[in-house]
Amino acid sequence: AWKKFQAKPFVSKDDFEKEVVRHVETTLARSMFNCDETAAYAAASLAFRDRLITEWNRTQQRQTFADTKRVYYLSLEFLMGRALDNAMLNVGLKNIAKEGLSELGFRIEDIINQEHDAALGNGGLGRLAACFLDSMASLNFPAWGYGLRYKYGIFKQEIVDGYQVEVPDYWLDFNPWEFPRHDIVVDVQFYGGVRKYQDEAGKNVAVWEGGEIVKATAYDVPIPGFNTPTTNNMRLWSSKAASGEFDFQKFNSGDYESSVADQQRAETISAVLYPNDNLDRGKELRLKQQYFWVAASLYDIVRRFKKSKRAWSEFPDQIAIQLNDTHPTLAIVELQRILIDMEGLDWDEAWTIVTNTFGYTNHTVLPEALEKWSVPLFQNLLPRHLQIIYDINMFFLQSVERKFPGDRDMLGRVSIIEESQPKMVRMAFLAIVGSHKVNGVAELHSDLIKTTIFKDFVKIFGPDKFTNVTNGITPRRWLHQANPRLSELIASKTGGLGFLKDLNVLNELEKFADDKEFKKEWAEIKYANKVRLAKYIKSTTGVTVNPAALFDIQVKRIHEYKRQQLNIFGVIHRYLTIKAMTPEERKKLAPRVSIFGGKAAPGYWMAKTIIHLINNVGAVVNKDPDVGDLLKVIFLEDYNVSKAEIITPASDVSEHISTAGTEASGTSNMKFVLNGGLIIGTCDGANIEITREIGENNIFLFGNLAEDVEDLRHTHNYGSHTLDPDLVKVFDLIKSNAFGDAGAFGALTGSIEDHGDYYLVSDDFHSYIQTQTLVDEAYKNQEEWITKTILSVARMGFFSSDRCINEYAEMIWNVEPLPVGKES
Ligand code: 26V
Repeated sequence: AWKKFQAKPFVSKDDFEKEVVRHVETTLARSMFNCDETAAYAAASLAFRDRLITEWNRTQQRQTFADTKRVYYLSLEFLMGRALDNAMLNVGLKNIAKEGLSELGFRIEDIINQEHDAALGNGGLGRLAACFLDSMASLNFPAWGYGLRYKYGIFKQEIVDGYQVEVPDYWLDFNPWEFPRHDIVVDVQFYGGVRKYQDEAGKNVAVWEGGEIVKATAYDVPIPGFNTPTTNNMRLWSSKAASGEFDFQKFNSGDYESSVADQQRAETISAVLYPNDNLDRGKELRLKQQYFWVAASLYDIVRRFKKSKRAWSEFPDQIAIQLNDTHPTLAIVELQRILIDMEGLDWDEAWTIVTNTFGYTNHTVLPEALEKWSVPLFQNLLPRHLQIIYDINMFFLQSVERKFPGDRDMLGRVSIIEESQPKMVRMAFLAIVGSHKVNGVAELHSDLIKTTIFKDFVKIFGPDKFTNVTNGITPRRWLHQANPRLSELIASKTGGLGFLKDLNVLNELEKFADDKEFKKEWAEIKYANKVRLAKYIKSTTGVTVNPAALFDIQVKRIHEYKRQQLNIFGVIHRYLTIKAMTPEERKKLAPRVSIFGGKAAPGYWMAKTIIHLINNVGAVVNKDPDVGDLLKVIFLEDYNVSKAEIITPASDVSEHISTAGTEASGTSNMKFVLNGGLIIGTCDGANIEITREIGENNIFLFGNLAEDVEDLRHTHNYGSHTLDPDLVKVFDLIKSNAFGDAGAFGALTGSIEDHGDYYLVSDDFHSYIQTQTLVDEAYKNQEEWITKTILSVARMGFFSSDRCINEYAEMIWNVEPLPVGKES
């Protein structure tokens, strides 16, 4: 009977407007007479949200009913960006919304811009998780994301006098995209102790008791697929004190402060995203976050499984759990604990289930990013888990001993427990031992982990346990949403929007690579995107840039290994060159705008120094009359997902110039090429595969290779280390206080001159400068340049995150899609 009352999603402009007005007048309790842009954003979002909810409920019912295998993607970061534009495009109703909003007196762009980014991530790893959610829904995979509902996402960056200043990002004042599930609450235990005894049957029993309980409340966010009714779920956990409010007992007895303190301590767990990327600091609160989120998620997953009344042995047939880096590795231990301590399975039976359930993705080889937790910290916070880890390690080392009898060195190297002072738990090793597949994120990276950090494990488990899944990006957000005009042009030549579902369709563009009319339109779109960015630059920095200049962009987290310092030293070199030119020579040079953006971890002093130098160089260069339009240096404040959507389509070249062997994959390289920009880059991460796909004529590669890095470093430290002469000139200019007090940059130049130049800035400098000159030359021939960009876009199909998800599904998860109509 109820079926006839089910909500019907709107499909027409009038119905959409009706919904907007209804939400303004009832949900928001405002009058249409004072409906401002904030209210219009809220109402439009609620209208789309209602639509998503209907499909979301149906999807969940369909998946439950079909009872097929599901994927759970565990990630401490989901860098989602904005949701409204994405929702409108994925359900295919942006035009209707545009017309409807316009009739109500609003421009859709202004409404979209009201939304605060959901910035629950640091960079590449978090954005990858967001692209994966989009692909899993678009491909109809039954898949959930599990994460933490941080009250504060990654900080907002302000630049004050050239320095980065961090401002908290409170994003939850109004968030129409989440649904609090006050009925889905999980108790999570911390601290306490373990009591062991033998029961009547002589079985060893361990009971974890005492300590404290924190409550995890679920918040659900619908994830719409593109052009499909499938709407998946992202479940984020929020922490609360077990007593709900503060402790009344304590309060009434006069202990006001500690009653509130308990509550605050619990809420602190999900309060803030750790802003480090690629640096492990081993803080207790971070371990608490990890266990809190893992325990709540597993409780939820296990509860759902138990409803099906299947045998435990079927668990891995029904459930695949992917670990996004080592951050959720405790899930392995937690599942083992649930199975042996709570469900009474014996160790081996449980361990088979556990290892068949988990897959682990590694995202970095940087040693300072590999997570380790001190044993005493573990012992205190999670005493039972530490025991289980010791048991896992014991069984593992026994198997190693059987395979390599008497190899004590090997045992020491691969032990999950590092015998240091204090002892440490090596999370990556635990993740490998507890998973059935381990993957890297680009070919070079996957090869490197097999031959360096995880070499011994390849010997122990065999090579098949290790695999590669090269990263990808969602073309929906990174082409269709960020670059609507380009998307429209492509659609007009390839027969509609099908390329957004099968990115290899882009191949069809090859035949237009020399088509005059097409090239003209292509170039016009790039120019328009550059005008848009130029306006944005003007409004945020006050600097006027010429949209006809070559836009050279490097936007990503600031890190020495990513080498923004190489870029800015190159800019200073260019400045010196321009200053030394005659007016005639200057006329021949292609004008350039060097654009930087990215956040430094708050405690990463060297990264902050690099930001400072970029800003100071800009301040000098941008007002030098000898330079004029020939060179402008811009630092864009607070780089984030929604800003990337403006920046990415506007590049002529983008820089992906990490020291070879350090950038696991990179994903912004893919975004830039997909939007018709070329790359200047090192032979690192996915740059290598991008080159293979688009052709080496269409990319500017330079620098030393990964295989030579070790020797070069050795020479720096134990042989002679002479700096590149052009780099010396750059340093001399810095030291002459040309960019403000040189003392501020002493540590930066010193790291290269005096401290071994670990990232090989000097070794690659000459090659970098030469290649930049090639870029200048190539850009002068616009006809060829445009052809290169068209061919590149045509060959980028491989880098869709859809391809990537299909590979995970087949090689690691063993799951099938469940589209509508395929339920039985
Ligand atoms: C690592 C750590 C280490 C421990 C403490 C805190 C913390 C927080 C975040 C991370 C993640 C850093 C790793 C990361 O983002 N890797 C990037 O992953 C991208 C997606 O696979 C890849 O494209 C980038 O090359 C890689 O740097």
